[in-house]
Amino acid sequence: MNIQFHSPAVYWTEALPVGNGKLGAMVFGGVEKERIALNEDTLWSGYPSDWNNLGAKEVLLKVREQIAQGKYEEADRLCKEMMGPFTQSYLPFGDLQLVMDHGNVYGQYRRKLDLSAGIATVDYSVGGVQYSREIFASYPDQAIIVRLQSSKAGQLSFRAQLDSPLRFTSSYESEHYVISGHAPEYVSPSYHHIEDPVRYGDSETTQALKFQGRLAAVHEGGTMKVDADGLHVIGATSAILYFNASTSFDPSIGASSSELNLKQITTDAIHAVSGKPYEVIRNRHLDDHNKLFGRVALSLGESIAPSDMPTDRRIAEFGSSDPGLVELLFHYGRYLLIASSRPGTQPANLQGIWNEETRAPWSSNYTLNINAEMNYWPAESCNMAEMHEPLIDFIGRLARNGKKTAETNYGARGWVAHHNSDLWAQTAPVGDFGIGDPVWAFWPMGGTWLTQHLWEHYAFSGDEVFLRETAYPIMKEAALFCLDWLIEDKDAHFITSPSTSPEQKFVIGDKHYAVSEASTMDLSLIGECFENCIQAAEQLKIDEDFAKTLLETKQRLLPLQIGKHGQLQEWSQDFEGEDVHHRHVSHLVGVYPGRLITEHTAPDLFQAAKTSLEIRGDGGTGWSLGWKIGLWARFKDGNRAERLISNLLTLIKGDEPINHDRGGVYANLFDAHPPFQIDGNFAATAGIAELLLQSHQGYLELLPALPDAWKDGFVKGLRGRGGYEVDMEWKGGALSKAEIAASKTQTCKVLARQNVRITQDGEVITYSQVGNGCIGFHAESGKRYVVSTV
Ligand code: FUC
Repeated sequence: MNIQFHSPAVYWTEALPVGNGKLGAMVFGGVEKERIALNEDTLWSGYPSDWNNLGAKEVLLKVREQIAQGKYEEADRLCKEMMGPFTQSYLPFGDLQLVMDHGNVYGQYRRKLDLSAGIATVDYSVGGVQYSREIFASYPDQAIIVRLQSSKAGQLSFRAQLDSPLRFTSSYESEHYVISGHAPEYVSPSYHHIEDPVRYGDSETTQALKFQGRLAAVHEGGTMKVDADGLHVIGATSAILYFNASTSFDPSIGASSSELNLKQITTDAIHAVSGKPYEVIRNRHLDDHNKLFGRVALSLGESIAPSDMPTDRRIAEFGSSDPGLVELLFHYGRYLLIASSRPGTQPANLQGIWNEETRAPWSSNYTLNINAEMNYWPAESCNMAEMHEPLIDFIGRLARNGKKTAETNYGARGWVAHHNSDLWAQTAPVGDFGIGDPVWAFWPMGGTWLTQHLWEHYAFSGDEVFLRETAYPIMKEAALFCLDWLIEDKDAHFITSPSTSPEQKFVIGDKHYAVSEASTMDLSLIGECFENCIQAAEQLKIDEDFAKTLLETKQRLLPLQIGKHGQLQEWSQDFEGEDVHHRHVSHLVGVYPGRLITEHTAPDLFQAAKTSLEIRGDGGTGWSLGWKIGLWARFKDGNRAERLISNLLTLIKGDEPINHDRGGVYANLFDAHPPFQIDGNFAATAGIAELLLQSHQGYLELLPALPDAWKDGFVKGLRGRGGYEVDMEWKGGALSKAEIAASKTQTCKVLARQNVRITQDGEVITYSQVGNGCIGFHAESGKRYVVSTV
């Protein structure tokens, strides 16, 4: 299970990512000059500020008036007056550079990332000596570790140094090489062209974050010295480098803290790790990684690519026709979430934790109208619920800040978040007070959508304590905002206004407009937020009256409509969109990842949604292709989903400029919008899981949309809502056996395409009489049930 190459990386998107949620590294594998690009997940520009807009309240009324009169141009213009500042940017930490003494004439080169070990390796020979490097990011020991070895004693000589594109100074303290610096106070998004996009404060008085990175080494044989140029290891046989970094971000206050002693923090971390034998550190890392990564297995058939083939060639030559490559894509999403989102860290941002640019595309921030949510689609179904925790914590921070925004900007109860957010949990609309286009900048549904993650975390685990103490209070406050945000139309339906279908304008005549009333996405997200709150209140036996209000309001939401093309309307009026192939499929959010529109609850809308997806076509950015995999899975069309997987497995070159409709993957299998965005990796993993198991309708649906190409195979360790873990095997495209492990005592319902029999410990419990029917049985917590076809 490797991403592998026969040469060093030229582009950053050819490098190999490792990470422990907090520290990230990209391994280029250069022979004479190695570059390991580093990240620390709290290193962002800026500091908390007042982003709310006191004037918005008044403007809101005017916007609504204009929209009601069909004066969309004026409404778009007025919306700009409700905006706040852009968010801040996620920053690169810098590079660990190694300069080897052996020159650059080499042979037998191999570079690979073993996903199942979470270890990157670089091997080559110079003048008859074999050199090897092993790089990993340890979660238990909180460090990036690089081990270098030579096959002949005394042949390893190199210099190791840290560098950063940010303002820093370097120093050496006894055996350590250290860089210390501070982040800019402001970094403007890359799409905003201004003269001074990166602004620093004074190094002493700045409110921006301070950072420190520390490098140490131990060596076997030879000598070592440290000076202003770095760590010098001379004539050794092997050496181990330890890197740790930290910033002054204090999560308990959500700001930079002068109380944090970075020197102490990084020194303690380095001492703790470098004091242990290498094998101990390595084994602790392997155990920790395996515990998470080893939970899920997948086989889709024999791999057809030669086992030594470089990954970029494998993508270009075989694409999705190589079942092994599809498996790799699936596992990579799991690997990347484990590497970028661990309990206690920041949630995975637009690039996970890997970023080399001070002005990264879209600030490498959190885009809440799809991308941030998408990052977490595989978290529950692919058995990584703990990896969801950083997002859940972040939603809590947004809820606190967003309460002020809801009150200040709109005089509303509850909490709101808009289009973007950042380390500071910014909750206001972005757009820099009128520079942005409301079609993306003005979108008050960020919080509403995010609460789906709280509900899903509960739905998969059944953890009622989490529901009561963490999830429900935040969900309820999000619902309160929605109650206040909704207004009545002339037919006494509840609608939203202003409203967009994110990033897609509607067309009247030759004019394109952003805001109108009650987009399908708004109504779907609100409907689902209410439904989840109602179910939560019922489960917790609380808030009966509130749940009743939600139900009544939900029933009076403007009904979703079917348009003239038989499509699910994107807006409350049957407007044409500016781009029939637009990458966003926001109006289908109720089909996937939501569960508002299913073949049972709303068959006509379900069919119309399918028509909409058909019209949108099979192209799009990387993340858009990823979303469509999941959607076709919900439409039970495995072959169509497979086509989307195939489209996603299009090799994109490292220097391909940004575009908005033709995505794929880079040489290192990172998702390409292009540019690199990690969301498409996560959507692909979630989508593949959704083809094999669905559980959003109150039952476990086994192999709901198996593509014909995946004839024989198995999957282990997928999770279904209700606290189930499911293994399945199939032959000739049909289920042969499944095993369901229950973690709750309750009725378990199973839907398979064939007649099945359920046994527990060899004893028959029940069996289905007619194919395609859902069968239920009493499942007991801690027991495993075997589903076999009859
Ligand atoms: C939204 C999308 C873009 C991109 C950006 C980060 O604005 O429309 O395609 O993914 O987020």
